[in-house]
Amino acid sequence: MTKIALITGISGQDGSYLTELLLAKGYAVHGIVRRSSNFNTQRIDHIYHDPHETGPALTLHFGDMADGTGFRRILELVRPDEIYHLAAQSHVRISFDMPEYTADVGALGTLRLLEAVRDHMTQSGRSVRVYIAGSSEMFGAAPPPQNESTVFHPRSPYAVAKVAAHYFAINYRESYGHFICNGILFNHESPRRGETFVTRKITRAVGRIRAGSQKRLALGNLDAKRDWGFAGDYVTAMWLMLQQDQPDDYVVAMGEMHSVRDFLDMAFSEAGLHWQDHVDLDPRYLRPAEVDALQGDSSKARAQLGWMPRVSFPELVKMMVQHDINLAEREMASRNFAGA
Ligand code: NAP
Ligand code: F7E
Repeated sequence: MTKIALITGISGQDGSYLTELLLAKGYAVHGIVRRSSNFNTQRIDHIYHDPHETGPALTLHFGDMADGTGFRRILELVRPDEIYHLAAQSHVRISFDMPEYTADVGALGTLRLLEAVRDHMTQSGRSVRVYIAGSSEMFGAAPPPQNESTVFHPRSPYAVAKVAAHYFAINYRESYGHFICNGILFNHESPRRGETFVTRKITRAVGRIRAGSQKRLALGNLDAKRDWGFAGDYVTAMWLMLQQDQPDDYVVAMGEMHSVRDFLDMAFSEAGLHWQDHVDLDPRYLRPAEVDALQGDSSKARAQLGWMPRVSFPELVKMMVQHDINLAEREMASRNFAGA
């Protein structure tokens, strides 16, 4: 029997890698996308085929986690075996500008989903497994290394919303016996990372500075330390969690800590540049409360799930820089052509 997966946040970085993984495993994949006045499916366009021309291995539905009724309708239609709940306003600094919306989508959106799944299971007698996208931001000010036993100390509206979603999930697991897993994932990046997150902001700038289309790069706190891994590796952990006999919560991380300054050093050096020649500090990018240091201890995921990252930190930086050098060169070539 073909397994059916439903992914919220399918158009995001993780959604795109997870879709590739599940399709390769033979799943029928359904994803929820938001209505937007511009196309917002660039990350999955290479996988999506017009269902009029080919079989629908990947099916998209319009929806929004602020709209519980719409989600219920999609759930009844799709009848998934597994749900991967990735949708969120995921930018930490922007969550200080939009706290109410961030909490509505991140915390209440998760509750809407859990309630819909609860009713669906009761009414249909079906069993649905659910993955909830938690974050190392929930640890916030708790000193590193952080693992599943570390007490949360969230430092942003985004992180508080994720903590609420985490406990909603545990409460539904304990109250109704649902198969729900919380993944506590540390920062994971890729050439598909949104361009306002610090790693991609840096590698995009490296590419453009090298191509001559950008001169300066404005950044905030260079001392913050993160545990950065490759997104393609982290979606495998999501899938593994839902294949276990029992639901549980897992930290997924590389176990290394690097500062933003370290990332700058490596990324600019990869392109033969010196970041000191190009970077300006701009207080606009500082946060009202910062998370200083995150380093995950993922021994549990490695021992129980057999999860292992394949891409090292230096390989990740190189992959992103090389991608963005090529992208900036293509942008310059098309700009020159347009002006020819
Ligand atoms: P992302 O690239 O920002 O993608 C977020 C996805 O959520 C996008 O598809 C976005 O749609 C969708 N979305 C946003 N608001 C929505 C709403 N109101 N209703 C429905 N969909 C909505 O994030 P990501 O890096 O893939 O991360 C996936 C999940 O893991 C998120 O929940 C994030 O908070 C969490 N997480 C990420 C990391 C990391 O380092 N990447 C680490 C820990 C946890 P649009 O494309 O239309 O914006
Ligand atoms: O910031 C510092 C900033 O925005 C990393 C999300 O995926 O991972 C992500 O959250 C660090 C912070 O990621 C700039 O102050 C300096 O200390 O790339 P970021 P994040 O806040 O760690 C977690 C795990 C998630 O769950 C989130 O969804 O870099 N920093 N200068 C900067 N950050 C940004 N964005 N822009 C700067 O100019």
